Amino acid sequence: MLFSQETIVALATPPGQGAIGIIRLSGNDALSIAQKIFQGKDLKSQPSHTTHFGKIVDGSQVIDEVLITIFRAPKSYTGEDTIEISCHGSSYILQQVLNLCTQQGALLAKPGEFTQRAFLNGKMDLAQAESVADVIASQTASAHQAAMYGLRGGFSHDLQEIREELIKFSALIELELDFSEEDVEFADRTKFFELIEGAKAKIQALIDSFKFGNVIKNGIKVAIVGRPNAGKSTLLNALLNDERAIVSDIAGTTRDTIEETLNINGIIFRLIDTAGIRSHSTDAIENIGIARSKKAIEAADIVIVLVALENTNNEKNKHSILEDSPNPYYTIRFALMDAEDIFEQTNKAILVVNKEDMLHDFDRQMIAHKFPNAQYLSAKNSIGISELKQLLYNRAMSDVHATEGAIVTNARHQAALKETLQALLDIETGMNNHLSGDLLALDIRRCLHFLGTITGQVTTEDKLDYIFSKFCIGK
Ligand SMILES: Nc1nc2c(ncn2[C@@H]2O[C@H](COP(=O)(O)OP(=O)(O)OP(=O)(O)O)[C@@H](O)[C@H]2O)c(=O)[nH]1
Ligand SMILES: [Mg+2]
Repeated sequence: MLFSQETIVALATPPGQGAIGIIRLSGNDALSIAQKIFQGKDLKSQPSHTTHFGKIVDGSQVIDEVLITIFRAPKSYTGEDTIEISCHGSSYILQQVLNLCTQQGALLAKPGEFTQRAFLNGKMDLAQAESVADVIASQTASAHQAAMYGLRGGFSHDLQEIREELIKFSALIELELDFSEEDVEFADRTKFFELIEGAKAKIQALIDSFKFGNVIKNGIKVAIVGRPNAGKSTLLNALLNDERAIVSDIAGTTRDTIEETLNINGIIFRLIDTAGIRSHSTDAIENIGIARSKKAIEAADIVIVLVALENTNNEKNKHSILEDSPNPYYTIRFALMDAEDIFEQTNKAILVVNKEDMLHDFDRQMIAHKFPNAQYLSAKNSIGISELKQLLYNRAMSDVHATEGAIVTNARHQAALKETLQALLDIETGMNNHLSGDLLALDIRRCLHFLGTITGQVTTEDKLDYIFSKFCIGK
């Protein structure tokens, strides 16, 4: 048996206080367990898809006045008898009702167990089940749209078409094998070539959509790095239009990384303000911050390298390096040198020059010489912020294909699609080399296998447990 027949129970709404909270029971005993703690009506004699008012009681004590909704198998989310108890949303009440259910024999549901049961009872395929998690987690309209497409089975439908054609063809090939003496060809090779071409294009489009899918599902990580006092925290605040991070003219103000999200044209950007990086520092805490900044650079999709004029505070510097400068106590030279180091480490960097209000032509020339594509702004005065937002958006979308229709947002699907594509290429090579029908049939099977792992037609128990364990409890 793939899963237990026990009746499971969980809170279906978020934990904490709310106007109502819903507890869901699913399994053969859902109705009888609910009846044991419910006073008002005989639930077992009520039809499916009806709602009933009554009291939840613990012996003689009334816990809450509730509404109970009945969904009888197979017309429920899980395909089993299901009860939803809508209580008042107090954590205490919800905990009491959960306890009563478990006392009457229900088991606390594991993460994703409701959806896992829905899948095992054939209510949805695996790709659809996985979309449930995405729909619930979606933060933007575009992420929601992609997840809904998956939930409604659009993605599965696209794959199913390819699968059916392949199955048809492999059946014909296998038929040929039965008549191998007679040297007949039931399976039209030219048509099959076309079919493989079409399937390859479709699978490739899905693979390409993953980058976009990933962008809309997980957002884009943007690290803001630069030397102390460059104005990184001021820039974060300006982008968010909020006084989120502490700003001061003391170098080393930000000691820890700060992460906030920003929605630009429907795409989520995860902005990370970091501690200033200098080539060397003797301050132990600052050094920890610097190590984190380096990590942030590695993990980011885009790195904003922020530079600005710095007060050298140093007579010696004035004469040794800045003789021509009209602003002899300020230089951007060191910041540019550090920026060049970062550009050498990563190709994800964009150079942004802050404190534009302080720049002289001399500085601009120096910057333009090294970074002709630099973006200028003044974070403190909120000048150039919308231009930077547009730049971030363009950069994020530059190497993704914004496709219509199915979008792959799931790394597991992406991996299986790549395997499918490889199998298709192998079939094609086999056909070109006039491979015998039985070997060809093997390759087709392999291809079908990978397609099947996406929708769950081919799967193992371990894999299912892993997939559903990533859900949260109550789904
Ligand atoms: N003139 C001018 N000053 C600015 C601008 N943006 C920020 N500042 C000032 O620069 C100083 C440093 O700003 P922060 O945002 O704290 O700098 P930071 O890069 O976060 O510094 P650390 O956290 O120490 O690494 C503050 O006094 C800001 O007011 C600007 O556009 N023009
Ligand atoms: Mg800061």
